[in-house]
Amino acid sequence: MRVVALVRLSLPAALAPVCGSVWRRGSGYATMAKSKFEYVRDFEVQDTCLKNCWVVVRVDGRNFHRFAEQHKFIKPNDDRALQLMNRCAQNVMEELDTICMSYGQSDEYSFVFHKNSNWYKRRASKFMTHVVSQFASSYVFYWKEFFPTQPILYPPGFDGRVVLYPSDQNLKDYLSWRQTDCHINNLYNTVFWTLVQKGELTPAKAEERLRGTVSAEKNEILFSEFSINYNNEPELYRKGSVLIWVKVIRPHRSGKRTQVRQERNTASAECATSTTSA
Ligand SMILES: Nc1nc2c(ncn2[C@@H]2O[C@H](COP(=O)(O)OP(=O)(O)OP(=O)(O)O)[C@@H](O)[C@H]2O)c(=O)[nH]1
Ligand SMILES: [Mg+2]
Repeated sequence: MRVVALVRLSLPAALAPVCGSVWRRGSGYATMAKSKFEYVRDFEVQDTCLKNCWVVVRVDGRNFHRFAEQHKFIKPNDDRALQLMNRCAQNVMEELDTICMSYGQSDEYSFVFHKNSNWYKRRASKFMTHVVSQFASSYVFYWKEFFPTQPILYPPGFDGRVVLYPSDQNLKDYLSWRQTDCHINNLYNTVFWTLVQKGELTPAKAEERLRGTVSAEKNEILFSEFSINYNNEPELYRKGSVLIWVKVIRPHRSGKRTQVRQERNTASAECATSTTSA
């Protein structure tokens, strides 16, 4: 078994087992000129996002199948978990710059940065890491608001990716793709768990029953055997969530300074949750 140990060695000594002869004895880095090291910056990858493209950052919960099990998420949809995801996305939009909208379902959220955004000179790594870290810390920060009686058992993780879309149509298609994914998974999960929970099939039998069925057949099983009209299921489950900015007009006191500040506040607006087609 290997463990991580905190050591208080000088960097050359600590790196000797890793880099071998790269660090020569006696070449204490404190004595080297600072500029000598600066060449290492050239190793940094240029990851500027192409101009005029929509920048989409998608985060996704790592191994949330297990996380959901361990935290007793209601199957197939847990309102608390979905609303927690929405709250995290709202925080990301409020804290970070120029995100025009976001779309979420299950354990994933997509954030759309405006195509003219020049945030961090459009560096992909900045977009991605800021979104992922803000989202993950929000998840833990807001957990108690949504799960007051269920302690969080371990720190959840999220992965992230950046994708560029050059046209408005590409962006629309991307969002439609994620929403279609939500629909397909949710229809399957709704029928599957209805067969298990109400139809008393084992998970294996339910899976067998659904193998090869198309959407119409799944809808029919729900309707004819369980009197469930899939179209009446909450939109939150069937379509996912969209966060957009809405302008909020706030009453303000007269006086020039206050007005300027109020204008800024109004421009920053507030985030509103709505469930709608992408
Ligand atoms: N019960 C329940 N589970 C959920 C809910 N939302 C998400 N999940 C779980 O989260 C999983 C998300 O799917 P994936 O992202 O494909 O799977 P994952 O386990 O996170 O795996 P990786 O993303 O590859 O690390 C689902 O399969 C569910 O198990 C929910 O509201 N209720
Ligand atoms: Mg996941």
